[in-house]
Amino acid sequence: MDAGELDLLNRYWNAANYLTVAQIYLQDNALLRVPLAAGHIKPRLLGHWGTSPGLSMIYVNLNRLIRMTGAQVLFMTGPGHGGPAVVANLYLEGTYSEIYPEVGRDLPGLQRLVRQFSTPGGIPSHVGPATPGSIHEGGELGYSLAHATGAAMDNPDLIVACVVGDGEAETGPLEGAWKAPSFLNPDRDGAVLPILHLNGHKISGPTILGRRSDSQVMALLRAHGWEPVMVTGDDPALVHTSLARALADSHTRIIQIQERARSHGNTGPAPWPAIVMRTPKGWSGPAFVDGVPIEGTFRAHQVPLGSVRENPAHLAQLESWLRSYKPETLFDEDGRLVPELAALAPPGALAHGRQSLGQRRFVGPAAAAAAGRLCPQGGCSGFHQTRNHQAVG
Ligand SMILES: Cc1ncc(C[n+]2csc(CCOP(=O)(O)OP(=O)(O)O)c2C)c(N)n1
Ligand SMILES: [Mg+2]
Repeated sequence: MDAGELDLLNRYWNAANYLTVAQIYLQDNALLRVPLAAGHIKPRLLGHWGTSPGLSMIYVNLNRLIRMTGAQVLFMTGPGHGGPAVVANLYLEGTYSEIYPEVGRDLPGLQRLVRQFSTPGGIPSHVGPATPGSIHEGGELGYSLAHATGAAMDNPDLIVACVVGDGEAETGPLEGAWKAPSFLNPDRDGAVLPILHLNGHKISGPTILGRRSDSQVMALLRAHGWEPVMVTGDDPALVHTSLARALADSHTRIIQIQERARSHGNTGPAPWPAIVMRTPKGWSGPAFVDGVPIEGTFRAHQVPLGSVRENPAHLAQLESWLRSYKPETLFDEDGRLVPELAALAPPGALAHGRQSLGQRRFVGPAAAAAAGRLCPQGGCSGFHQTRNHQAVG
């Protein structure tokens, strides 16, 4: 990635972060066209900042992978409480406005986008059924990797990029779902690319994997059949660069595994790539509030500045936080994302918000028979049995 592309990618990330913070806090003055005042702040603040910058870092780099390779990628968000980040990215890529035309790509639309979030009559704070491209409810942690695996089965061209929170990784269902490589058949299933997000914290304390060394975390994943790479840092430029490389390498590896299995038959569970991303919770947000550390701690989890309406110092801190993303360089006079950033969204049907299972090609028994992939064992005519025999038996 050259310096120019890196700068664009980082500005796009800034736009996603800006819209995330704006959704959590603002009911008016969405692009800070006038100085921020208490009346612009929502009366009740509810949303999750901490996970959001990491989700957006992954999202924008997946956009790049999709643009470069034409890969079909479904984005699965384990930390679905990061709803404002996912909605921000859907809005930036244009798919949100296609599905919700009243939230248009202009100043009134952007104003509505921020106002509706976590507001009565608006949208929930978590990823849910109404979130374009999402097939995974964000309320109960633990099921993302199992859902990602299910989504990949019988979808040979699909890559499900699944962000797993390090707190989520402490749940029983997620702990079990690491066994997915034993069940994914590279011949006929798509791929799951787990991205374990070690931001070090859950709601109110540190996480177990966040306190483990890189080699311990990698050993855990390797034992389950993944081949992980680490992406670590708090310098956005360095993380963009190493995440982009990790995603490109993972994609190459997935294609290699699939091509080998599809030309030579299934040779057993493959060491699928996985990414472990160690970045700060609440990255790019306030480092301290009232002298207390926020960025990189569990205190960044939800709303880092809690009394903005009542406390002028918090209001000023929120304004400088929002302005740190330089919204005037990201959106034009009419409130539209500037063209050089809009060009970074994946084209056509490949954008995340247009991915849904309804568009997928399922391989049912008829298609499997036509492709010569029916189970060689007697008495087995369905594709579920076929997979069981191939992958497990
Ligand atoms: C099964 C379950 N238990 C508890 C919660 C409450 N909860 C919401 S967010 C969160 C912390 C999640 O931490 P992590 O997975 O590390 O995500 P992060 O916000 O750090 O990215 C918890 C415990 C939940 N949503 N689901
Ligand atoms: Mg965490």
